[in-house]
Amino acid sequence: MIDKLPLGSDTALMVLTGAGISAESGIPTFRGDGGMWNGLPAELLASPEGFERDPGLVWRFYCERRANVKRSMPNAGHRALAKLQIEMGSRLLLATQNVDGLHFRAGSVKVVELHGNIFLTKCSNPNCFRKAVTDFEVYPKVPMCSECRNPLRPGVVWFGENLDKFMIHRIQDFIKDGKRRPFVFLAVGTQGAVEPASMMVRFAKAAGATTVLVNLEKADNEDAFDVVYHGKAGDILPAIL
Ligand code: BJW
Repeated sequence: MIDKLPLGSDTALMVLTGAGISAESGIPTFRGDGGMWNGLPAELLASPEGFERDPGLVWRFYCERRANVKRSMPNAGHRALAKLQIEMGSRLLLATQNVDGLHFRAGSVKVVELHGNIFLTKCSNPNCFRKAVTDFEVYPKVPMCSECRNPLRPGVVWFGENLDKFMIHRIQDFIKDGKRRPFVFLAVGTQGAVEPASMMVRFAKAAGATTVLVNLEKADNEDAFDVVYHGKAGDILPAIL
């Protein structure tokens, strides 16, 4: 049985999405059936150590994904959230771990991209003054920085790297505000295996939120949710929102 989310006129809603919401757009998830890329673990392809070991392999991974994301379209799940943002305005905070930009393409205007964006490129040398730039290029070999001659890298957040502190503050403030009004936390298509995103449900719960999960399979942090729907985001989101 599927119930609508309890969204009154003063309710705040925080939504956290993960790879599963884009699966129905043809973008592979990281974990679970199929794995993301030739069965190689995310830690090997999405870490500074992995990049240092084999930047060519890491760029092939990201360029294949760039090409795939360019071909992909937002699905019913992305669209349902975009429509809800129009209705709820600033009472809805949409945060995503995805780097594919599909929430923006579905019409969501304010999206906190916790792990960056696949169409950003920056220098791998932290001391270089070259800024991150929007970049849709699919490179045949590792691109090099024109300023310092070090390899360029995708502008995403890898394991062991810190998330943008302004984004984290924005989420902390929104959750803190949840104590003053009815508050719902909704996670969609995420395994709950990667911190700090996987911890957000626990902070929201501590602030009094009703916590809801929509995920195809059992998530690692499922115990923190009051209501769980196992199924496809594209089927369930339009029904509960
Ligand atoms: C559907 C569906 C459908 C399918 N409908 N559902 C020990 C050692 C070292 C570090 C750590 C450690 N312990 C903890 C850490 C910290 C680490 C971490 O959490 N590691 C764990 C693996 C243990 N985290 C970090 O390092 C983070 N930074 C940090 O904590 O800074 C402080 C710090 C610094 C230094 C040391 C320690 C701490 C940064 C994490 C960055 C993660 N980056 C990636 C790559 C981003 C770029 C890219 O896209 O390439 O982010 S990894 C990858 O996982 C990606 C994802 O955003 C993220 C989460 O994955 P997600 O979205 O949950 O996807 P899946 O595939 O796991 O799940 C999909 C789900 O959807 C499945 O459950 C399906 O069932 C479901 N699904 N189809 C609905 N149609």
